[in-house]
Amino acid sequence: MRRIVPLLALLAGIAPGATAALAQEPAPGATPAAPQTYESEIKNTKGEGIGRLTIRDGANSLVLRLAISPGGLPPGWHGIHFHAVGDCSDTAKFLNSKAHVNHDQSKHGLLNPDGPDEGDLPNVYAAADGSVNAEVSSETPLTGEGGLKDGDGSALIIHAKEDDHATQPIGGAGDRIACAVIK
Ligand SMILES: [Cu+2]
Ligand SMILES: [Zn+2]
Repeated sequence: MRRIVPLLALLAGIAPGATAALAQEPAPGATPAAPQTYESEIKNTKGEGIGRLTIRDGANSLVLRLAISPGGLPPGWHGIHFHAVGDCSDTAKFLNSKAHVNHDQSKHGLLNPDGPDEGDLPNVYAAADGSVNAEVSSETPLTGEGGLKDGDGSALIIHAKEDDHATQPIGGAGDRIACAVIK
């Protein structure tokens, strides 16, 4: 769970020293701490670069952006997930990336009452020319406990079909057709 309750702020709110604590809040309009960033090339099943994955990880949420060039993917919806190992070297099937990131035996699926696992993400849509420009968020962190950049890294996998967000183990998303290492 990443939603860390700002306990000190809560205590300060009911404590006599509240004014002093509040004085240390950033001024309105102040810029918060910069997010951690990470960039990686997305490769297809021929090992060719088709675009870039950019991750920004803030205090409470991670935001990833996909920028895939025209011709990069078959048009239509595609499931995307964080897989457990940062290895995209077996380009034919990308099986080295293993299963979804899942540290607590959750079921797969953003719409599954027993889910989601930590690898689950919304689908993205490739335009008629095969390009994608999408941004989605996740509570899975980039670093630290349960982070994507753990010992063996992680991979962003793009599947041939859309994820129904409920069926085990991957929502019927089919083959793995693109991969980006997160390490
Ligand atoms: Cu997957
Ligand atoms: Zn999953």
